[in-house]
Amino acid sequence: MNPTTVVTKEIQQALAMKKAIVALESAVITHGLPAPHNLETAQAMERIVRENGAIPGTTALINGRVKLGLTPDELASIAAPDAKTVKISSRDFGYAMAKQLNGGTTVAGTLTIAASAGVKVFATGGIGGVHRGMTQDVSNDLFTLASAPVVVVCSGAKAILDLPATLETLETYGVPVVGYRTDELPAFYSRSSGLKVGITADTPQMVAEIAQAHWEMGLRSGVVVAQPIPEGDEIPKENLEMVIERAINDAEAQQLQGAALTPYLLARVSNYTKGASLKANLALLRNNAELAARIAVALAQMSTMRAPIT
Ligand code: PSU
Ligand code: MN
Repeated sequence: MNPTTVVTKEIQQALAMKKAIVALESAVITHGLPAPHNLETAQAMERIVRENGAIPGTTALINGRVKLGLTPDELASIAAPDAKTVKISSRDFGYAMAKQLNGGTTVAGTLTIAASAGVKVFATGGIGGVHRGMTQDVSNDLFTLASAPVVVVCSGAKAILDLPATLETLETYGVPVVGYRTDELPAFYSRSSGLKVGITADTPQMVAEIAQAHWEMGLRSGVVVAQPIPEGDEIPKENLEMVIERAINDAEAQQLQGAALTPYLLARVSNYTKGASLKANLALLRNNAELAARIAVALAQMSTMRAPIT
């Protein structure tokens, strides 16, 4: 275990006893969702993970300390509307630690912490990916997925991205993308994207077996599990495309780039959809927390039955 990460007692014990643990990110709390939805959803995700038999470990930086598992006060402090937080992807750790900053960890940041602690499952909304247009903006999430042996439960990549290019990049990095009860990559707010993923699993057990076999091969990448948003909560793709294009135009007009781009686009889409996209985002996050917990339980059961990987 990485000695700089502060791990709660509960998670330390769970790691030692090989119990089911689900890592949860915090960039979605600090940069992805507006208050008070951010804190409510973070708390709900932790509760749902517990209700489904696993222990939640939200990751974040608190005063420059890397945390796996937050106290209720720490969670509330980074979610506060006036909280000063930075967005922590892989490259941001050193700076934020040295400057004793508070930070919300992205998928890449959370994967870094989870992999170093030996946590095998992580729930989020959507992974980052390749941005649209002739851009060099490819999320560090994809690169980090290439070397973090963690199951990432998500609803695909955000619809604001170039989804075909994102899938191709995952293929280049050797990251399997498993459709959960679907053969298509979900498009975050919508259940389908028209893009086939090639691997489908219908049960948490099957996901656990795929991931375990992948790692037993000596492969060290993550496994993306893409679960469509629940039917009642989805926004049909046709209704979204124009809104996304408007949001991207707005961003271009403001010459927005880099880490600020994703949060800006999500907020614009939420504005233009009068909050419907926000409601969808909250629903899929909860749903992914549940599936992640069930996969973590299945993996934990398998690891007590099989010899550990050496
Ligand atoms: N999905 C959401 N909301 C978010 C994000 C994803 O529904 O806020 C965050 C995740 O933390 C993801 C990050 O890792 O956006 C990607 O940002 P970038 O494109 O700058 O790498
Ligand atoms: Mn980016």
